Amino acid sequence: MATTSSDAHPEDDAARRILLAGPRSFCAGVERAIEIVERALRARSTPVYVRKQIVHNAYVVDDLSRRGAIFVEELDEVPDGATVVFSAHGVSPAVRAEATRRGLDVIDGTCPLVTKVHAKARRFAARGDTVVLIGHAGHEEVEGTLGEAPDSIVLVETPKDVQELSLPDPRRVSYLTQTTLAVDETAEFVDALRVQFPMLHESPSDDICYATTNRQHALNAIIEESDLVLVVGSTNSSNSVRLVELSRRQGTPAELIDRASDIRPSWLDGVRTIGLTAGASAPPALVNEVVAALGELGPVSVEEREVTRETTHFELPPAVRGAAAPPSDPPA
Ligand code: 0K2
Ligand code: SF4
Repeated sequence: MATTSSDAHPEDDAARRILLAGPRSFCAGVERAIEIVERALRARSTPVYVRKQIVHNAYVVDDLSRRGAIFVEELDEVPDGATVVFSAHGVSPAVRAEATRRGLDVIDGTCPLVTKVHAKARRFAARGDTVVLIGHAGHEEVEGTLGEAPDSIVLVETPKDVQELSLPDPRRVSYLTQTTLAVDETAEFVDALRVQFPMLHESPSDDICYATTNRQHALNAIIEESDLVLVVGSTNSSNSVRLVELSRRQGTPAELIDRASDIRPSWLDGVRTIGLTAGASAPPALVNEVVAALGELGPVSVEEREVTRETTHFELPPAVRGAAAPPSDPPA
């Protein structure tokens, strides 16, 4: 795609170039999780609670709140018997057990790729391994995975944590990763684990998901040409923050923005080429909004650089499969 949004300007030669990384924005797990809430709101005549942010995006959460979803931090804020949706990041077995005990009508928005990591955690722990989980403390996905086998999983957040590990049996060690980590950094963790534990039980791959990987590869393809990278995403979105860090590690300044209104004109001083991407939880409409806002600041040309096309789609859970589909592409 090559479009010019302000081609009537005489100073077109000086047009800023926007390089759009592709893929960017919503992944299949996020689309599924949001659609679950939208369908639940249509199908239930009673309130729909959502435990934690359904995905880590302020716009998505505000939008669903306006449409009636009630976001809570913990299940004790949900009345007995009410409908509650679990977020895309997954929950620990203890949360599921609590929901069952309270007779809650649970609709599970956990991404199937996160569910897969939980299953691996149970399998590795059951065979007697200590499981090293590479991830960020306090993140919902990590909390959920740790909860699968709390006595058998240890969390490492830095390569130094790996060096300091002292495990009961160094011959029985396996590893898991959060799904939204940086591909290059995670490879270093795994190398460090192999050095520390030569008999490490290898997995065919880490657990970084296809969407996280694709967004990093797509950004990598435009970083060098960009004077500035803008990442649309919220500050608590792990995969979005990883994109900002990736760009900065490679020497290109990068900023995380929730919306176009966060752009500071001073960032654009001397900038001819802007790399634009969005985390997996950031709506495509917000990227369009950023392109339009940059066009307001002067002539721009827009080029799409798609490194791969995503076709992944996840089935909805049976509880909402029959419910009416939401209207497509609500405007930002
Ligand atoms: O990147 P995060 O795990 O913080 O989550 P989001 O920003 O909500 O992106 C969707 C991923 C959800 C599960 O992996
Ligand atoms: Fe699933 Fe990956 Fe999307 Fe997370 S980022 S919801 S793991 S597809």
